[in-house]
Amino acid sequence: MPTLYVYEHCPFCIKARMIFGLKNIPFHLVTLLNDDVDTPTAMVGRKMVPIFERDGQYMPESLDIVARIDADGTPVLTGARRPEVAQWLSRTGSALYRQFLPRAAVAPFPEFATTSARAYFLTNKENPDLPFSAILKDRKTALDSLNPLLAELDALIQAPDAVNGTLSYDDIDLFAQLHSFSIVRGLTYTGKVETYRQTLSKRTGIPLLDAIAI
Ligand SMILES: N[C@@H](CCC(=O)N[C@@H](CS)C(=O)NCC(=O)O)C(=O)O
Repeated sequence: MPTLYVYEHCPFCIKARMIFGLKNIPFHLVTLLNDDVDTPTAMVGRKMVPIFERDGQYMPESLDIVARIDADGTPVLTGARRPEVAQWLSRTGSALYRQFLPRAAVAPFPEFATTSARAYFLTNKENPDLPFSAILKDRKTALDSLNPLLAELDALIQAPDAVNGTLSYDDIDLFAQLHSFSIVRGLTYTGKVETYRQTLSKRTGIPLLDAIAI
C-alpha cells in the first residue's frame, strides 16, 4: 500500500491527504516526529513533508502528489480554478498563520509527541519579537482579524462540495486553509462556509481541528 509521510498540523500535508480520500484510495498515513531530520532527508534529500512513497519511490511536493494520484484512473479534480479563490487564500494567509502557529505549537499533534520535537517547532517558528504566548492571550485580535475574512468567503462558495461548483485544485487549497482555521476556537462560520468545510471533511476523511481548537 502507498504511504504518505506527514505532520498533522501541516496544511501541505492536508492537501496531499485530500486526494486519497476524494478518490477512496487506501494508503498508510505515517506522522514523522517534527525533529526527525534523518528520515525525510534519506527519502527526498531534505527535511520536508508531505512525502509520498510507492514501491520504494519517494515523491515530495503536495501538489505533485495530488496530480500523480488524481491521474490514476478517473480524475476528480476536473473543474477550473477561479482567481477570486486564489486571491482570498492569499489575503488570508498571513493573518491565519499568525494565529495558527502558536496554537499548533501547544496542540496534541503526534509530530510533537516528544519534548524535543515540540521544542524544535518552537525554535524554528516563534518570532522572539512576538512570542506565541502573547498571541494566544489576545483572542480579540484573533477573532477580529479572521471573522471578516470568513464572512467574505461565503459569497465565493458555489456548491456545498466544490467552491467553484465542480471539484478543482481550488478545493484542495481552500479546504487545507479552512482546516488550519479550525484550530482557532470561537470563529464564526456562516452557512455556506460551515456546510462546505463539513462536507469536504467528510468526503476527504480528514477531521477538522474543532475538537482541539484553542
Ligand atoms: N512546497 C512544499 C512545502 C511543504 C512544506 O513547507 N512543509 C513544511 C511543513 S508545513 C515542512 O516540512 N517544513 C520543514 C520543517 O517543518 O522543518 C509542498 O507543497 O509540499
